[in-house]
Amino acid sequence: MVSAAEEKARYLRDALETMNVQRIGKSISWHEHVDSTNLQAANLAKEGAEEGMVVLSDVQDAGYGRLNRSWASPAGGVWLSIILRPKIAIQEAAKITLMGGVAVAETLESLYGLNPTIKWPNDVLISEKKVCGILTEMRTEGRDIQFLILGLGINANCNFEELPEDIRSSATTLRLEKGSDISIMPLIETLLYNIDRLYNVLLSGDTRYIINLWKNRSDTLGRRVAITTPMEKIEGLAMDLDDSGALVIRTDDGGLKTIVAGDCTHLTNAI
Ligand code: BT5
Repeated sequence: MVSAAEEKARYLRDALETMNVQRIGKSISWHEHVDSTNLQAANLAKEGAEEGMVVLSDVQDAGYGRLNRSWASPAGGVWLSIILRPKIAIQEAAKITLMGGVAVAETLESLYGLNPTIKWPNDVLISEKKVCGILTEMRTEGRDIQFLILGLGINANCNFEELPEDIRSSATTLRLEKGSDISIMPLIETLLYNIDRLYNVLLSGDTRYIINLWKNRSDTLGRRVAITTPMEKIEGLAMDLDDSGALVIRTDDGGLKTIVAGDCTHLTNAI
């Protein structure tokens, strides 16, 4: 007997084929429960799974974010991971996360008329509240990226009360923003279509296009921010995103600092 998850995987694969999606979703693995779609995708990638394979789950029991922080993944959300094998330098990989943020924001805008913004580097916000988190993980071999897992979590129809209490003041769901449930399948189809489109642009070398789309949706540029990295805490004005996707900060002594990765807190409203 075909399970509901297998049925959904088949439906999605057919839909993406009809939409002429080139790289993403040629093979799809959909689960009812997993620990984490990123972990599952990484295991499949280690076994040689092809670029573009998508792993989804209705629920994640151990979803995680950066620095192994827990990612709440109750029923009703979109929890998915994509295996990518881009032939780009390791230091270029941050652009994949930025591309994911742009793809999510464009999808939420076109389908629901929402106005999502992106907080550097990886949060998609609606009215300043996090509706989506993105986690890019990679395995390298020497100077090459062997594979990269682009994980996206969107609070679609999650029951707000099922999110942990300590994140409710900073999180939102699409259901909450729209006032009713949204259709999950068109959301996933459009998202994967947009990722495919932007990933092709990125591979063609036109990363400036992606960076500019990101900048136009940025919630971070123009604000005073605090960035915490494992080494330091830096405060200053978020000035720009450079061509590699790193954040450029003007610190209080007037100097410019380029930050590749870190946690960002907005200290003021945008100017
Ligand atoms: C992220 O990490 O935002 C990346 C989250 C990626 C989740 C996807 S789901 C599919 C795939 N499989 C996985 O296991 N992961 C990926 P970070 O920037 O570190 O933010 C984590 C923080 O977001 C937590 O410490 C909480 O404060 C908050 N948080 C946790 N769950 C949330 C949720 N559902 N909605 C909004 N905020 C949440």
